Amino acid sequence: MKISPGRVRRAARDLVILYFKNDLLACSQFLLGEHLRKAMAVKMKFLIIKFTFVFSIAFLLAVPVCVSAGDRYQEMINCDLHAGPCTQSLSGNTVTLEVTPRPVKALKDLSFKVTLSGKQLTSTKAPYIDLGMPGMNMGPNRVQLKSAGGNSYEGQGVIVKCPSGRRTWQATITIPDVGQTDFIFDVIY
Ligand SMILES: [Cu+2]
Repeated sequence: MKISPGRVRRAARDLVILYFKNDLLACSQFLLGEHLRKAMAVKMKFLIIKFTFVFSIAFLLAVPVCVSAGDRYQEMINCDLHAGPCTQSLSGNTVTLEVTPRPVKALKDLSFKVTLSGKQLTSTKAPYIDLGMPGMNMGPNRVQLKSAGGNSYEGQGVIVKCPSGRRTWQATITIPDVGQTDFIFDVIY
């Protein structure tokens, strides 16, 4: 369409007539709309800056928290099964746990040996071991033990690899009618 100066003049005149014909309400609505749009734009800009700031802070805080969470569980280690058997006391008895072959590795057939000594043990039921991780539910993994003569009990089990990569595992030994004790140790992946 050709835009001649005459057409532009006519359009401008029509616009002026329309402007005066229509009441000032339409005009104010338009101006108000514009004003609100500008206000919203400013608000959105502020929100974006605010969220960027919050997320940056959250990210910066989350990274050291993850690292320290790993360290926190490592600090709970109370037994070096790679080096040899560990002993803990449980209501007047001593409970010794030995895991072979050493060093203790995940996804390997492991032999668990529990030896009890000390105060006279009244329990005739064999102890058992529940394998898990401190602060994480790894599903049930129980090692049933059988008498190996004297006060020793033996059983076979496997420690899995934690998907998180954490290597701190926990063996909870239950002696029926006596109690439980936790051995927390490192596992090689
Ligand atoms: Cu885990």
